[in-house]
Amino acid sequence: MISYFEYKELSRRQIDELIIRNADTDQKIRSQVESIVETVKKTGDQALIDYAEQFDGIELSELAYRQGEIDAAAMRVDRNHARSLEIASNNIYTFHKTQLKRERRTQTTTGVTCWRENRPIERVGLYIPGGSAVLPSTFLMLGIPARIAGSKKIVVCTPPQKDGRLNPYIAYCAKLLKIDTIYKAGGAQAIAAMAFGTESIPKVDKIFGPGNQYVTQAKSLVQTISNTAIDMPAGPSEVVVIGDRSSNPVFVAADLLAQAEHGPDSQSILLTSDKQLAKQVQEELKTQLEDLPRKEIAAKALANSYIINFEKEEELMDFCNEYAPEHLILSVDNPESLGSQIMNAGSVFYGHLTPESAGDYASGTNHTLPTSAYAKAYSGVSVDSFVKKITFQQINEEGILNLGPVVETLAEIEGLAAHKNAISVRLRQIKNSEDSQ
Ligand code: HSO
Ligand code: ZN
Repeated sequence: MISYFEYKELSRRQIDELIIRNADTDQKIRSQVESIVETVKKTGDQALIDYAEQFDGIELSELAYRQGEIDAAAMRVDRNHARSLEIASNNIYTFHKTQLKRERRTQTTTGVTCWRENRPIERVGLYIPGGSAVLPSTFLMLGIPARIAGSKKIVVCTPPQKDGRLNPYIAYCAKLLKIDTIYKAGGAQAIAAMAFGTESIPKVDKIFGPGNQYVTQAKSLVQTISNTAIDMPAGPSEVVVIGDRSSNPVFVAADLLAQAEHGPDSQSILLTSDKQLAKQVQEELKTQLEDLPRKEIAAKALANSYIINFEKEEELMDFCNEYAPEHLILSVDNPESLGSQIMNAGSVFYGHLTPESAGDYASGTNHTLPTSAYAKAYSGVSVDSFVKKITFQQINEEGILNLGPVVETLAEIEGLAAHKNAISVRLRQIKNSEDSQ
């Protein structure tokens, strides 16, 4: 079951150990991933077919589901399920649409204008996991910002299912996203295929999406050995709930369990200023766990999770910012007063009626978020993740007369005569044409 600590009894070392997660990468996984990536790079489609047999237990004659199969699978989704996917999709669209902003042009010096323009990343690869849980919601979370950004080619890979059929919900999302091909590739081999390209699967410029340790390792490997970028380093999912006397222990336990059911390595943490809440949540966890279909997974995750009771709010917030959680739920009456003290978090949920599940599926925010304290430096996936921002500038005669001498001086300081000359020839020409008038 979940561990309990009093903050004031913890040593600095214990605190550091509680904050750190999955620091050591499994060497065995790494060398396996290296060999898979090499093999896919060398033998392309054949490697994907062989790995599908070895890892997914299926003999593939075709590496893609095409339009006809996608249409047929999508037909198997009943009206009510379809409606929920549509509402989620609309909300995600509405929220992400606000992220595309045109920036103003600025005159830094009279006659010198600078600005930035967005251009979509042209070819993007989306990895949709299909292991212990198939996640159509992830397809929407990646596909919608890609569409809003305007990416031309959206390549989608998902592990082939044992029965060879496409998951109907994935198919329905493909229809919503107007995607007509889905590749049957999973794990490290799918990542390698999108990074290098195979006979069937096009090479992409950036790969997105969560996955197990093999997928994660493969993403960080291809980022260094190919010119393909990745969205962010990904680790197991995690949540921090902040609670106090106003918290509802039933809600808090439910939120901790929603995180715990993701995987045995997930982490669910409660930081509280109320000892009583800690006790009640521990009881509730036991009760609610019993009814969960994935209770074995959730129990393992809870064994790797903890509750800490704090006497000072400042210490609680310092701990939380050091932990830098992927998800942060403020299960308190007055979330705003804590909100301003948050420095590091992937996504924040305000108040008793805002569970993480809402953001995981349908409120509109993205659920592809930085884990393992990467929230200190990374943001979650958004339209920005699918865009490059290119700077432009234009200088007119007045501008070069104003700024030219400054650049000449700086070039002199750095001893770069050719740089200085690129200015001087222009200033001279302007002077000559003025003299001849
Ligand atoms: N909590 C996961 C996202 C997810 N939850 C998908 C359910 N389905 C990572 O943010
Ligand atoms: Zn979730």
